Amino acid sequence: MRYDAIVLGLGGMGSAVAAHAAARGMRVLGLEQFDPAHALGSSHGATRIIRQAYFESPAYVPLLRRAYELWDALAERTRTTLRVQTGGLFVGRPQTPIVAGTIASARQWELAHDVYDARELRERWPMLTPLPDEIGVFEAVAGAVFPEAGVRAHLDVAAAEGAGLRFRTPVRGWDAGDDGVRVTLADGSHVEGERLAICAGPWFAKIAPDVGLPLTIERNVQFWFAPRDSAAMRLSAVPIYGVERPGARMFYGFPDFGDGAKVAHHGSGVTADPDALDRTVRDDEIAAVRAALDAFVPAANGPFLRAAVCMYSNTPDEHFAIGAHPRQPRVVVAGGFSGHGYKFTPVVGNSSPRCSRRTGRDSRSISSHRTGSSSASRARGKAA
Ligand code: PYC
Repeated sequence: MRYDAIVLGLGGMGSAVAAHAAARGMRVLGLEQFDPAHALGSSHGATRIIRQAYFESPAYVPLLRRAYELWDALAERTRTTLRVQTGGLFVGRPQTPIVAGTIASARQWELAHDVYDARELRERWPMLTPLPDEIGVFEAVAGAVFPEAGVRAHLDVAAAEGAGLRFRTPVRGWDAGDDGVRVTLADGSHVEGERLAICAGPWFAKIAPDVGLPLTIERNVQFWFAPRDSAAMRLSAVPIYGVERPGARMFYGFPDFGDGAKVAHHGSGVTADPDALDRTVRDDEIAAVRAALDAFVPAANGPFLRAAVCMYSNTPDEHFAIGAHPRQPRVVVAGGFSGHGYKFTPVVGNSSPRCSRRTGRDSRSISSHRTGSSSASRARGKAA
Protein backbone atom coordinates (compact mmCIF):
# COMPACT_ATOMS: atom_id res chain seq x y z
CA MET A 1 0.00 0.00 0.00
CA ARG A 2 1.35 3.42 -0.91
CA TYR A 3 -0.24 6.14 1.23
CA ASP A 4 -1.14 9.67 0.21
CA ALA A 5 0.09 10.89 3.59
CA ILE A 6 2.03 9.37 6.46
CA VAL A 7 1.71 11.17 9.79
CA LEU A 8 4.51 10.75 12.34
CA GLY A 9 3.12 11.17 15.84
CA LEU A 10 -0.56 10.79 16.81
CA GLY A 11 -0.67 13.10 19.81
CA GLY A 12 -2.56 16.39 19.85
CA MET A 13 -1.42 17.67 16.45
CA GLY A 14 -0.83 14.39 14.61
CA SER A 15 -4.24 12.95 15.50
CA ALA A 16 -5.86 16.11 14.13
CA VAL A 17 -3.77 16.04 10.94
CA ALA A 18 -4.68 12.36 10.40
CA ALA A 19 -8.38 13.08 10.95
CA HIS A 20 -8.55 16.04 8.57
CA ALA A 21 -6.40 14.46 5.86
CA ALA A 22 -8.46 11.23 5.96
CA ALA A 23 -11.72 13.19 5.93
CA ARG A 24 -10.51 14.87 2.75
CA GLY A 25 -10.20 11.50 1.08
CA MET A 26 -6.48 10.93 1.45
CA ARG A 27 -5.17 7.43 2.16
CA VAL A 28 -3.54 8.10 5.53
CA LEU A 29 -1.23 6.10 7.75
CA GLY A 30 -0.61 7.41 11.26
CA LEU A 31 2.33 6.13 13.31
CA GLU A 32 2.63 6.56 17.08
CA GLN A 33 5.37 5.21 19.35
CA PHE A 34 3.05 4.96 22.39
CA ASP A 35 -0.63 4.11 23.07
CA PRO A 36 -3.60 6.23 21.95
CA ALA A 37 -4.01 9.43 24.03
CA HIS A 38 -0.93 8.59 26.10
CA ALA A 39 0.41 10.69 28.98
CA LEU A 40 4.09 10.72 27.96
CA GLY A 41 4.25 13.83 25.78
CA SER A 42 2.47 17.20 25.70
CA SER A 43 -1.25 16.45 25.23
CA HIS A 44 -2.45 15.07 28.54
CA GLY A 45 -3.60 16.35 31.91
CA ALA A 46 -7.40 16.44 31.47
CA THR A 47 -7.75 20.17 30.72
CA ARG A 48 -6.16 22.88 28.59
CA ILE A 49 -7.12 26.54 28.30
CA ILE A 50 -8.96 27.82 25.24
CA ARG A 51 -9.46 31.55 24.67
CA GLN A 52 -9.67 34.04 21.83
CA ALA A 53 -8.24 37.32 23.17
CA TYR A 54 -4.73 36.01 22.76
CA PHE A 55 -2.05 37.82 24.76
CA GLU A 56 0.74 36.11 22.80
CA SER A 57 -0.25 38.01 19.63
CA PRO A 58 -3.43 39.23 17.92
CA ALA A 59 -2.25 37.31 14.84
CA TYR A 60 -3.59 34.09 16.42
CA VAL A 61 -7.17 35.33 16.71
CA PRO A 62 -8.47 34.22 13.27
CA LEU A 63 -7.00 30.76 13.92
CA LEU A 64 -8.67 30.66 17.31
CA ARG A 65 -12.05 31.62 15.89
CA ARG A 66 -11.72 28.77 13.40
CA ALA A 67 -10.49 26.42 16.15
CA TYR A 68 -13.69 27.08 18.13
CA GLU A 69 -15.80 26.13 15.09
CA LEU A 70 -13.76 23.01 14.48
CA TRP A 71 -13.84 21.91 18.14
CA ASP A 72 -17.61 22.21 18.13
CA ALA A 73 -17.93 20.32 14.83
CA LEU A 74 -15.69 17.55 16.19
CA ALA A 75 -17.72 17.39 19.41
CA GLU A 76 -20.93 17.10 17.43
CA ARG A 77 -19.58 14.44 15.12
CA THR A 78 -18.12 12.31 17.92
CA ARG A 79 -20.89 13.11 20.45
CA THR A 80 -18.26 14.04 23.02
CA THR A 81 -17.87 17.07 25.25
CA LEU A 82 -14.70 18.70 23.99
CA ARG A 83 -15.05 22.33 25.11
CA VAL A 84 -16.59 23.97 28.18
CA GLN A 85 -17.04 27.71 28.44
CA THR A 86 -16.14 28.86 31.95
CA GLY A 87 -14.96 32.36 31.07
CA GLY A 88 -11.31 33.29 31.41
CA LEU A 89 -9.64 35.88 33.65
CA PHE A 90 -6.07 37.18 33.34
CA VAL A 91 -4.75 39.27 36.21
CA GLY A 92 -1.65 41.40 36.79
CA ARG A 93 -0.43 44.97 36.70
CA PRO A 94 -1.84 46.85 33.69
CA GLN A 95 1.39 46.59 31.68
CA THR A 96 2.05 42.93 32.37
CA PRO A 97 2.02 40.95 29.08
CA ILE A 98 -0.90 38.64 29.92
CA VAL A 99 -3.10 41.63 30.75
CA ALA A 100 -1.93 44.22 28.20
CA GLY A 101 -1.66 41.56 25.46
CA THR A 102 -5.13 40.16 26.12
CA ILE A 103 -6.65 43.65 25.99
CA ALA A 104 -4.71 44.51 22.81
CA SER A 105 -5.96 41.37 21.03
CA ALA A 106 -9.52 41.92 22.21
CA ARG A 107 -9.51 45.54 21.02
CA GLN A 108 -7.93 44.79 17.66
CA TRP A 109 -10.47 42.04 16.87
CA GLU A 110 -13.40 43.60 18.73
CA LEU A 111 -13.71 40.60 21.02
CA ALA A 112 -16.10 40.93 23.97
CA HIS A 113 -14.16 41.49 27.19
CA ASP A 114 -14.41 43.32 30.50
CA VAL A 115 -11.67 44.99 32.49
CA TYR A 116 -11.93 45.06 36.29
CA ASP A 117 -9.88 46.85 38.92
CA ALA A 118 -8.78 44.97 42.05
CA ARG A 119 -11.82 45.95 44.13
CA GLU A 120 -14.20 44.86 41.37
CA LEU A 121 -12.30 41.61 40.95
CA ARG A 122 -12.65 40.80 44.65
CA GLU A 123 -16.36 41.62 44.55
CA ARG A 124 -17.11 39.38 41.58
CA TRP A 125 -14.70 36.55 42.47
CA PRO A 126 -14.23 36.62 46.25
CA MET A 127 -12.13 33.43 46.09
CA LEU A 128 -9.36 35.39 44.28
CA THR A 129 -6.89 37.72 46.01
CA PRO A 130 -5.61 40.32 43.52
CA LEU A 131 -3.13 42.91 44.79
CA PRO A 132 -4.36 46.54 45.01
CA ASP A 133 -2.44 47.63 41.88
CA GLU A 134 -3.62 44.70 39.74
CA ILE A 135 -6.39 44.62 37.19
CA GLY A 136 -8.07 41.72 35.43
CA VAL A 137 -9.40 41.16 31.92
CA PHE A 138 -12.29 38.73 31.58
CA GLU A 139 -13.33 36.99 28.37
CA ALA A 140 -16.62 35.09 28.54
CA VAL A 141 -15.91 32.71 25.63
CA ALA A 142 -12.74 31.35 27.23
CA GLY A 143 -12.77 28.00 28.97
CA ALA A 144 -11.30 24.53 28.77
CA VAL A 145 -10.72 21.83 26.19
CA PHE A 146 -9.97 18.23 27.13
CA PRO A 147 -6.76 16.91 25.58
CA GLU A 148 -7.17 13.14 26.01
CA ALA A 149 -10.78 13.31 24.81
CA GLY A 150 -9.72 15.53 21.91
CA VAL A 151 -6.97 13.15 20.81
CA ARG A 152 -9.39 10.19 21.00
CA ALA A 153 -12.03 12.10 19.03
CA HIS A 154 -9.56 12.94 16.25
CA LEU A 155 -8.32 9.33 16.19
CA ASP A 156 -11.91 8.07 15.99
CA VAL A 157 -12.62 10.36 13.03
CA ALA A 158 -9.37 9.35 11.32
CA ALA A 159 -10.23 5.65 11.72
CA ALA A 160 -13.84 6.18 10.61
CA GLU A 161 -12.52 7.92 7.48
CA GLY A 162 -10.32 4.94 6.67
CA ALA A 163 -6.94 5.96 8.09
CA GLY A 164 -4.59 3.19 9.20
CA LEU A 165 -3.42 3.95 12.74
CA ARG A 166 -0.51 2.05 14.21
CA PHE A 167 0.39 2.44 17.88
CA ARG A 168 3.44 1.19 19.78
CA THR A 169 5.22 1.64 16.47
CA PRO A 170 8.40 3.68 16.90
CA VAL A 171 10.06 5.09 13.81
CA ARG A 172 13.77 4.73 13.11
CA GLY A 173 13.97 7.37 10.39
CA TRP A 174 12.60 8.65 7.10
CA ASP A 175 13.75 9.92 3.78
CA ALA A 176 12.05 11.81 1.00
CA GLY A 177 12.76 12.77 -2.56
CA ASP A 178 11.12 13.55 -5.87
CA ASP A 179 9.52 10.11 -6.02
CA GLY A 180 7.92 10.05 -2.57
CA VAL A 181 8.62 9.49 1.10
CA ARG A 182 9.74 6.36 2.90
CA VAL A 183 9.58 5.79 6.66
CA THR A 184 11.68 3.12 8.33
CA LEU A 185 10.11 1.57 11.41
CA ALA A 186 12.03 0.35 14.44
CA ASP A 187 11.69 -3.26 13.28
CA GLY A 188 13.46 -2.37 10.03
CA SER A 189 10.38 -2.51 7.79
CA HIS A 190 9.35 0.42 5.57
CA VAL A 191 6.17 2.25 4.68
CA GLU A 192 5.89 4.54 1.66
CA GLY A 193 3.76 7.45 0.65
CA GLU A 194 3.38 10.67 -1.31
CA ARG A 195 3.76 13.03 1.63
CA LEU A 196 4.91 13.10 5.21
CA ALA A 197 3.60 15.18 8.11
CA ILE A 198 5.95 15.33 11.10
CA CYS A 199 4.02 16.04 14.31
CA ALA A 200 6.39 14.49 16.81
CA GLY A 201 5.97 16.99 19.67
CA PRO A 202 9.00 16.96 21.98
CA TRP A 203 10.61 14.29 19.78
CA PHE A 204 10.56 16.67 16.80
CA ALA A 205 14.28 17.51 16.79
CA LYS A 206 15.18 13.82 17.10
CA ILE A 207 13.07 12.78 14.13
CA ALA A 208 13.66 15.85 11.97
CA PRO A 209 17.10 17.22 12.97
CA ASP A 210 17.72 18.63 9.50
CA VAL A 211 14.89 21.17 9.90
CA GLY A 212 17.22 22.96 12.31
CA LEU A 213 14.40 24.13 14.56
CA PRO A 214 16.05 25.44 17.74
CA LEU A 215 13.70 23.78 20.22
CA THR A 216 14.16 23.66 23.96
CA ILE A 217 12.24 20.84 25.61
CA GLU A 218 11.03 21.99 29.00
CA ARG A 219 9.74 19.85 31.88
CA ASN A 220 6.51 21.23 33.35
CA VAL A 221 4.25 19.88 36.08
CA GLN A 222 0.46 20.05 36.37
CA PHE A 223 -1.01 19.71 39.90
CA TRP A 224 -4.46 18.88 41.26
CA PHE A 225 -5.67 19.88 44.73
CA ALA A 226 -8.91 19.12 46.55
CA PRO A 227 -10.26 22.65 47.10
CA ARG A 228 -10.23 23.93 50.66
CA ASP A 229 -13.53 25.64 49.75
CA SER A 230 -15.24 23.42 47.20
CA ALA A 231 -18.16 25.80 46.57
CA ALA A 232 -15.72 28.56 45.64
CA MET A 233 -13.95 26.38 43.07
CA ARG A 234 -16.98 24.82 41.40
CA LEU A 235 -17.46 25.21 37.66
CA SER A 236 -20.14 27.87 37.84
CA ALA A 237 -18.24 29.97 40.42
CA VAL A 238 -14.75 30.54 39.08
CA PRO A 239 -13.38 30.90 35.52
CA ILE A 240 -10.10 29.59 34.20
CA TYR A 241 -7.53 32.12 35.39
CA GLY A 242 -3.94 33.26 34.99
CA VAL A 243 -1.95 35.66 37.12
CA GLU A 244 1.47 37.14 36.40
CA ARG A 245 3.46 39.00 39.03
CA PRO A 246 6.89 40.63 38.85
CA GLY A 247 9.70 38.13 39.07
CA ALA A 248 7.40 35.09 38.79
CA ARG A 249 6.20 32.88 35.96
CA MET A 250 2.58 33.01 34.97
CA PHE A 251 0.47 30.85 37.26
CA TYR A 252 -2.80 29.49 35.90
CA GLY A 253 -5.63 27.24 36.94
CA PHE A 254 -9.06 25.81 36.35
CA PRO A 255 -12.25 25.36 38.30
CA ASP A 256 -12.82 21.89 39.72
CA PHE A 257 -14.06 19.70 36.87
CA GLY A 258 -14.69 16.86 39.33
CA ASP A 259 -11.10 15.70 39.71
CA GLY A 260 -9.86 18.60 41.85
CA ALA A 261 -8.67 22.13 41.03
CA LYS A 262 -5.86 21.91 38.48
CA VAL A 263 -3.07 24.51 38.64
CA ALA A 264 0.37 24.99 37.12
CA HIS A 265 3.12 27.45 36.42
CA HIS A 266 3.48 28.31 32.72
CA GLY A 267 7.11 27.37 32.16
CA SER A 268 9.73 26.04 34.53
CA GLY A 269 13.10 26.77 32.95
CA VAL A 270 14.00 23.09 33.47
CA THR A 271 15.17 21.50 30.24
CA ALA A 272 14.56 17.83 29.51
CA ASP A 273 15.32 14.96 27.16
CA PRO A 274 11.96 13.48 26.11
CA ASP A 275 13.44 9.97 26.36
CA ALA A 276 14.74 10.53 29.89
CA LEU A 277 12.14 12.81 31.46
CA ASP A 278 12.08 12.92 35.25
CA ARG A 279 8.43 12.13 36.05
CA THR A 280 8.87 12.24 39.82
CA VAL A 281 7.32 15.29 41.42
CA ARG A 282 9.25 16.61 44.40
CA ASP A 283 7.89 18.05 47.64
CA ASP A 284 9.54 21.41 46.93
CA GLU A 285 7.63 21.59 43.62
CA ILE A 286 4.35 21.00 45.45
CA ALA A 287 5.36 23.61 48.03
CA ALA A 288 6.10 26.17 45.29
CA VAL A 289 2.73 25.69 43.70
CA ARG A 290 1.02 25.86 47.10
CA ALA A 291 2.71 29.22 47.70
CA ALA A 292 1.29 30.49 44.39
CA LEU A 293 -2.15 29.17 45.33
CA ASP A 294 -2.01 30.90 48.71
CA ALA A 295 -1.06 34.14 46.99
CA PHE A 296 -3.94 34.17 44.50
CA VAL A 297 -6.53 31.44 45.02
CA PRO A 298 -6.29 30.12 48.59
CA ALA A 299 -9.72 28.48 48.27
CA ALA A 300 -8.11 25.84 46.03
CA ASN A 301 -5.25 25.07 48.41
CA GLY A 302 -6.55 21.90 50.09
CA PRO A 303 -5.07 18.40 50.09
CA PHE A 304 -2.70 17.53 47.25
CA LEU A 305 -4.32 14.97 44.92
CA ARG A 306 -1.93 14.24 42.08
CA ALA A 307 0.55 15.68 39.61
CA ALA A 308 1.42 14.97 36.00
CA VAL A 309 4.68 15.86 34.29
CA CYS A 310 4.48 17.04 30.69
CA MET A 311 6.77 18.71 28.17
CA TYR A 312 6.75 22.02 26.34
CA SER A 313 8.61 22.28 23.01
CA ASN A 314 9.74 25.90 23.13
CA THR A 315 10.87 27.94 20.15
CA PRO A 316 13.03 31.00 20.87
CA ASP A 317 10.06 33.39 20.40
CA GLU A 318 7.44 30.89 21.66
CA HIS A 319 5.56 31.07 18.36
CA PHE A 320 4.72 27.90 16.43
CA ALA A 321 6.72 26.32 13.61
CA ILE A 322 4.25 25.04 11.00
CA GLY A 323 4.93 24.66 7.29
CA ALA A 324 7.09 23.09 4.65
CA HIS A 325 10.29 21.28 5.41
CA PRO A 326 12.97 23.80 4.34
CA ARG A 327 14.34 21.58 1.56
CA GLN A 328 11.70 18.95 0.98
CA PRO A 329 8.37 19.91 -0.56
CA ARG A 330 6.76 16.54 0.23
CA VAL A 331 7.24 17.03 3.96
CA VAL A 332 5.30 19.34 6.28
CA VAL A 333 6.18 19.92 9.91
CA ALA A 334 4.23 21.14 12.92
CA GLY A 335 6.19 21.69 16.10
CA GLY A 336 7.41 24.18 18.67
CA PHE A 337 4.01 24.77 20.25
CA SER A 338 5.71 26.27 23.29
CA GLY A 339 3.14 25.27 25.89
CA HIS A 340 0.18 27.03 24.31
CA GLY A 341 -0.66 24.92 21.27
CA TYR A 342 -3.19 22.29 22.28
CA LYS A 343 -6.26 24.47 21.73
CA PHE A 344 -5.16 24.93 18.09
CA THR A 345 -5.03 21.22 17.20
CA PRO A 346 -8.14 21.12 14.96
CA VAL A 347 -7.13 24.21 13.02
CA VAL A 348 -3.58 22.93 12.58
CA GLY A 349 -5.01 19.59 11.43
CA ASN A 350 -7.31 21.33 9.02
CA SER A 351 -4.28 23.04 7.45
CA SER A 352 -2.53 19.76 6.73
CA PRO A 353 -1.63 18.49 3.22
CA ARG A 354 -4.51 18.40 0.77
CA CYS A 355 -4.83 15.97 -2.07
CA SER A 356 -8.28 14.48 -2.38
CA ARG A 357 -8.46 11.09 -4.08
CA ARG A 358 -12.24 11.02 -3.84
CA THR A 359 -12.78 14.32 -5.61
CA GLY A 360 -9.69 14.30 -7.77
CA ARG A 361 -8.92 17.81 -6.57
CA ASP A 362 -5.45 18.66 -5.37
CA SER A 363 -6.09 21.67 -3.24
CA ARG A 364 -3.62 23.86 -1.43
CA SER A 365 -2.60 23.80 2.18
CA ILE A 366 -2.01 27.04 4.07
CA SER A 367 1.49 25.72 4.58
CA SER A 368 3.80 26.44 1.70
CA HIS A 369 4.73 22.85 0.94
CA ARG A 370 4.25 23.37 -2.80
CA THR A 371 6.73 26.19 -3.10
CA GLY A 372 9.90 24.12 -2.73
CA SER A 373 12.13 23.34 -5.68
CA SER A 374 10.88 20.45 -7.81
CA SER A 375 14.44 19.21 -8.04
CA ALA A 376 14.79 19.01 -4.29
CA SER A 377 17.41 16.54 -3.26
CA ARG A 378 16.51 13.84 -0.78
CA ALA A 379 16.05 15.00 2.78
CA ARG A 380 16.53 12.66 5.69
CA GLY A 381 15.52 12.39 9.29
CA LYS A 382 16.61 9.98 11.90
CA ALA A 383 15.24 9.01 15.26
CA ALA A 384 17.83 9.13 18.01
O1 PYC B 1 -2.46 27.66 26.29
O2 PYC B 1 -3.69 29.21 27.17
C1 PYC B 1 -2.75 28.44 27.22
C2 PYC B 1 -1.92 28.37 28.42
C3 PYC B 1 -1.85 29.29 29.41
C4 PYC B 1 -0.94 28.81 30.31
C5 PYC B 1 -0.51 27.64 29.88
N1 PYC B 1 -1.11 27.38 28.71
